[in-house]
Amino acid sequence: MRRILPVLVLAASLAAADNLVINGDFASTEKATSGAFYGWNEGDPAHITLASEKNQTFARNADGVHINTYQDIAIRPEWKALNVSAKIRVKGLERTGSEIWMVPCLQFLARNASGEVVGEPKWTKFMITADQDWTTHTAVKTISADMTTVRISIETFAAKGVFDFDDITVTPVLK
Ligand SMILES: [Ca+2]
Repeated sequence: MRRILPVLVLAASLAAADNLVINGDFASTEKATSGAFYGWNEGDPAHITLASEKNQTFARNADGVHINTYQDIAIRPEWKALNVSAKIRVKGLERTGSEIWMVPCLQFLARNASGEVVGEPKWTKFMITADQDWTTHTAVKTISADMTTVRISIETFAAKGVFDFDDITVTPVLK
């Protein structure tokens, strides 16, 4: 038994490191290098900020201004898919756009080496169309040979309300 313990500890630490999203729980105390949050690109801090309740810290957009904050993940050849998960809470949703996708969402789409959106379906997202308490959304993004990156982004498009995002994870499924 003595020799098994260190192996179990190692396995647990590897599992925790599986999330390819940096600061997906918005708990980092590191300074943001671009936009509102450490690890995330762009995302105007005037319109998306850290919020907290009890011991939970999360990202909030609440002023009706479309925000986009994202991370790009380089796809490795040994991956066949990515498991995507996010917790999203929406309160007071009022849609102000005419397109069906103009709602708060977590978007995860793949691009090829030329930067074109590829995959089937191409545009994938967790679209929130009605108020909800914290809800965990999960999906599998299948990787095809032409994909080089997956961009995961928080988007609110044309909508008003209080939109909260937390625990965003992307974990690879090996071939
Ligand atoms: Ca959090």
